[in-house]
Amino acid sequence: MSRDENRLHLAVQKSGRLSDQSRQLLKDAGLKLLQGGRNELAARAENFPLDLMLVRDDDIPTFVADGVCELGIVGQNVLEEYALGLPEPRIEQVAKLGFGRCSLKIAAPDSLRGFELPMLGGKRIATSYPRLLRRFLETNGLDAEVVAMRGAVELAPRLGIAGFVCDLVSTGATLDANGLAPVADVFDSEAVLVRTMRPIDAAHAEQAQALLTRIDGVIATAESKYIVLNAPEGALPAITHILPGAEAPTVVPLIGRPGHVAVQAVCQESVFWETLERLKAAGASAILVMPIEKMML
Ligand code: PRT
Ligand code: ZN
Repeated sequence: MSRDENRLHLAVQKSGRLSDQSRQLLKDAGLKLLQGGRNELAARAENFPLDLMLVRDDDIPTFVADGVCELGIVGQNVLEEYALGLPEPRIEQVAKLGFGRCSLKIAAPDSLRGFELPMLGGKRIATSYPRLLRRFLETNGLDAEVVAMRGAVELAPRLGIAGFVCDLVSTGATLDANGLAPVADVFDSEAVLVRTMRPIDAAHAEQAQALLTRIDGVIATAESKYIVLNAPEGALPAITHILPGAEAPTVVPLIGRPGHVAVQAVCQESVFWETLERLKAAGASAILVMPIEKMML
């Protein structure tokens, strides 16, 4: 499939930790993606003027910076490492996507006791994120040697390449399996939607905006719940105070129950059992919490 100038181009990871959730996000935004073959470099959306460019995550910032892809989905770790190497910004982050969460951490051998940051002075630290690590070291006034490695960073101490590592951690199992323990947080990351800062024509800009609006809706919907409850009027101030992230709830009278009202609200934060218990204690009854299927803000 050759590049079609009339369509938007969105760079996503072809296969890896971000691939499935990137595609799911687009599906949730109503896009029907045509299944390309295993070796395809692109996948077309059937019902939206968009082509996915399926690439390695490390290449996504370059594609977006150059404007080959107007949009991209990439981890902030990869994005920031790339951006730190540029003389001026060329990519704009437009939305956090809430998946692919991980943290770039410095780790030391388990056997090291009583770690404190100054202990890094003069030491060697192996990482695939040399720019992020250097920025951290500079910010903290530490003089350590950064050893850049492309992968298998966690093996560096055992191989005698470096005393410390600086690597991405999600569950911590990999560090653990290699006899390492995290000692300092360098950078927290999640997948983000990015946009090129190269000028794009009006038609593309309009398509991109339409897609962003849908994606914003999907993100907002993921956490949001619709709450309906009954309450005595006097309890309204306490109840609206407890409702998480609800703005301007609807309050309607209940026929046949003077002094009582029904409250309806969209809560843009998670609603936990504890919240329901507090609502009940404040006087609420018949509390319903419902998922929201679609939302356009
Ligand atoms: O082939 P391609 O270059 O596209 O993929 P890749 O192998 O470079 O990247 P991939 O698929 O591993 O990760 C893509 C993105 O997912 C990263 O850039 C991060 O933004 C995000 N992400 C989230 C992670 C992790 N969690 C993660 N745990 N990326 C890597 N890891 C690795 C980490 O490097 C370490 O080796 O997983 C291991 C640690 O995991 P835990 O769970 O044992 O702590
Ligand atoms: Zn990669």
